[in-house]
Amino acid sequence: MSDKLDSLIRYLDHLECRASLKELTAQLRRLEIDDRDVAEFIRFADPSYQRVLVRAKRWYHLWVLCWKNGQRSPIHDHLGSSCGVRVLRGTATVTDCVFAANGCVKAVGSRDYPAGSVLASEDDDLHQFSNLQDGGADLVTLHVYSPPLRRMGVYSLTDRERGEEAWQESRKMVTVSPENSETPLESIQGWVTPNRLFFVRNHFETPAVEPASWRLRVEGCVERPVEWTWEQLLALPHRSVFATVECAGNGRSFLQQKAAGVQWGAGAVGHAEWTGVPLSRVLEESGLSSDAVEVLFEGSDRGSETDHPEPMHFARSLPLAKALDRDTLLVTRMNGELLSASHGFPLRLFVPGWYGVASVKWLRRIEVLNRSFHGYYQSVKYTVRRSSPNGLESVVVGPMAVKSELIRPAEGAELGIGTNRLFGVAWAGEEAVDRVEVSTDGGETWNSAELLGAQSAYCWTPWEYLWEVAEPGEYTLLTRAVSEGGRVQPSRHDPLNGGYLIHHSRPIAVRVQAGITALSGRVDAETLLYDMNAYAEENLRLPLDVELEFAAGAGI
Ligand SMILES: Nc1nc2c(c(=O)[nH]1)N[C@H]1C(S)=C(S)[C@@H](COP(=O)(O)O)O[C@H]1N2
Ligand SMILES: [Mo]
Repeated sequence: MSDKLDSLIRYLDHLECRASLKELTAQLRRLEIDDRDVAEFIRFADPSYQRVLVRAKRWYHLWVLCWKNGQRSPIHDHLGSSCGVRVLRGTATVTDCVFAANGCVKAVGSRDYPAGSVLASEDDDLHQFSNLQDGGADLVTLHVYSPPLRRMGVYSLTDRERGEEAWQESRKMVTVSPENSETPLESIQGWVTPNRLFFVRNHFETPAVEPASWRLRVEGCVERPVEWTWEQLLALPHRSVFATVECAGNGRSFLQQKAAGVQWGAGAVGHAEWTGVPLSRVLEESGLSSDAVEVLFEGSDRGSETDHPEPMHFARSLPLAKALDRDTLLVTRMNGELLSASHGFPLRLFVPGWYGVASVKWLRRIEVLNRSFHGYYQSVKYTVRRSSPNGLESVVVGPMAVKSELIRPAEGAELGIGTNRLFGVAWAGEEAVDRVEVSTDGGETWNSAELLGAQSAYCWTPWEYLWEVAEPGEYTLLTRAVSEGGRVQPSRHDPLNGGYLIHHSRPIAVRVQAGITALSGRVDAETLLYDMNAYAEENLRLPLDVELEFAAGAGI
């Protein structure tokens, strides 16, 4: 890192409250940083300008923004944040906007800012940033936001209704109706996956549920069937569990032998804090019969499948032992927020350590059974084959396998000679991750990655590996995780798993070239700590009637 950038970071690291615009601009002027000081963070792409995070702390974010010719930001403001910008390469055009009396947005003038200029804006200053230079030139700018800009207001010249808060990233749609969408793993900056980015797996259209008339029926092999209202459930003691959840079909598009079903990339996985009433508490109110063996969960969503034309509700059962585990929750909140419609509002089951299919959304009915359930989603779908003394048998998908994912660099990336930082996550279902190993020679030799942050049951563990590379060439990267109990991520897909449990190490090809700056620095570790601290603080603000307890070791 250059001395000038280092000096700016040292100043920013000392912030203990929101920085004033005057302070920020004075620092940005004094330091005379130019594009060579941030060379390792410069990255251009289509169709949109790129934001590369340099450093994140409680009181600021420092970003390098890279604009190809013709790229522009939306018209935006900076809700609750001071923003200082230094132009590092090229000339930036800033168009100022105001709200006209009739509520429409109008542009009131543009100015050009050549390299070396320092600009400032805050809160409701409305403007658009553009690269409108002659001759196709690039633009690079350095932005400090204090406190960090988590979202911004985005506006349109033509659409008055579009005065909305917007985020840069969104879920990646695989199918639109019903929604099946991935977490954009490449933009993951922290431990917990923000709800708006958290993958969605829907078999049918999202049901509209009215909380006032909604009821949860608990019936079957119980002494007292009970009908719960949402308010009654909210009044029960809640607890929280941090847990990673993956769809059993995640990674299906990477299979050499094509398998039917949603063609997921790597992103049908996320990590969240799940808050709810332990299922055992609600079952206790009804009193289980002595012959109970399974508990069936039914969602409000309904529809048919090509091989099941008769309409049905989404439904799954759990063995009694897992149902009664204190970490199995009837969830009302995800990352502190009430569930969104896509994630199962008003109530969903959450089964930590198990593939997502177990965690039935939009719950309407719970039935205690004295026999095993063989519904469509655990007989025709969501089963794997296993060999047994009687030949192959069908086994219902349950606990998650051990798996690691390389997040940065991406497949096909061009890296430099020197130290390149690899960053990813690893998880092991009901177990904690013990270690992650990285191979940069296609699996010949393996080295240990450094684990960052929590190593807890249910939770993914972020990791990084500093790869020293001296020779240009094509390299194949592989990663493998090992669980605390010694389960090792395999190198090949098990054909008995069919289109599910796709957790083998997937080769990622990258090219190392002279003349490219290596991706060094510990940005992810810093951001991660920031993120964990932010969530710890958020927890303190949860309503006081929420009994906050973490699963063994899973708290932060
Ligand atoms: N009612 C209902 N619950 C459901 C599903 C569904 O389609 N309907 N999909 C399941 C599957 S396969 C997964 S992977 C998870 C996904 O949860 P998410 O959409 O909140 O990420 O929900 C599960 N629960
Ligand atoms: Mo799933």
